[in-house]
Amino acid sequence: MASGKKPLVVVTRRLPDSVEMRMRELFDARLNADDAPMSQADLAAAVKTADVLVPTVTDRIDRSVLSQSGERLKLIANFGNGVDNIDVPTALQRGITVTNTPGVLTEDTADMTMALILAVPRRLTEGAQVLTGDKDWHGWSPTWTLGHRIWGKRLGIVGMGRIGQAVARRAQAFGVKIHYHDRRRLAPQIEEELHATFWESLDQMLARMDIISVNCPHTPATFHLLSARRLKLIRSDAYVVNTARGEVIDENALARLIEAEEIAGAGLDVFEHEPAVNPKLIKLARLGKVILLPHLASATLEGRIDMGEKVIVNIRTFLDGHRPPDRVLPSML
Ligand code: 8YV
Repeated sequence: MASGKKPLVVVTRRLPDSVEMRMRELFDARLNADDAPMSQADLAAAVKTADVLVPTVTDRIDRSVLSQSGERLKLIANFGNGVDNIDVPTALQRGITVTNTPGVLTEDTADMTMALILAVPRRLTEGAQVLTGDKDWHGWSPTWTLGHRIWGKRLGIVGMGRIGQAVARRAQAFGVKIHYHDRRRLAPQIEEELHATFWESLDQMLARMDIISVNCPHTPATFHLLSARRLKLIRSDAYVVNTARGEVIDENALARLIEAEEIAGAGLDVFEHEPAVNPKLIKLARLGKVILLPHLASATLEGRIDMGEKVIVNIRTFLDGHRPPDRVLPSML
């Protein structure tokens, strides 16, 4: 980049106005006013000339895109926490730094996880649809639309990072017993604070829980972590909630098991082949067995602004010649 010239920052999707305004002030920001997702060819063209690329979960920054990156591209500042949309090892090999936006979407994602944990067993969407559907409501009945109690149930959290812990804090307030599985055990004082029981064996935990919440990132090690074999271990009266990444669950197997009434239901905010949604899941949603949300867990205006600010801090720190605060390191993958 020639000195005195503002760096060319290509942002792949429309961001909140205040974030875009700040980006225009600071950078030669190429924004996406109509918010149409960029094709692989558009992304390849962008990385040829940009100094910084700001992608989102909808952009696949794969080896083929990265192989076309120009000399100038030194930073990919992801607008998002998960970086499974980026071939990080290839980027790092090419000397490109990758950053993300951890921390600022924890509470929003945990809120939505808790909403699904409540909504699925208590049949919230089914109930809400009664009053706006084709049929008339004839009033209260003691045995109609009965769900299941949340209080006293066992919640198994798969992935006890920031979001998993924030879910545990909320669930505790609902009288839920916290269990978790993670690559690493929490520090004893955090386990104590959350009254959380650690399971080294994911298989054993899955077989004993009433509700399972997936809160781990999607990495090569967690792809289909909830495989068909493991899903079969889950009790037939248990529910599965996923606000992390669709790829962590074998979605076809989950749909099959819910259809066969071998798992009671699911609340899913993410899908294996997003934005495509498995038709079997849509059918199950129509039957009231699953609740499907369109990747909404972190969708708050406040969260998006915080994410944008993090992206800007990462870019500025990097361009000033320092280590950006949210570097993605190989050990995180
Ligand atoms: C974001 C997410 O909305 O940050 C993440 O990992 O899954 C989201 O909730 C999305 O990634 C934005 O790029």
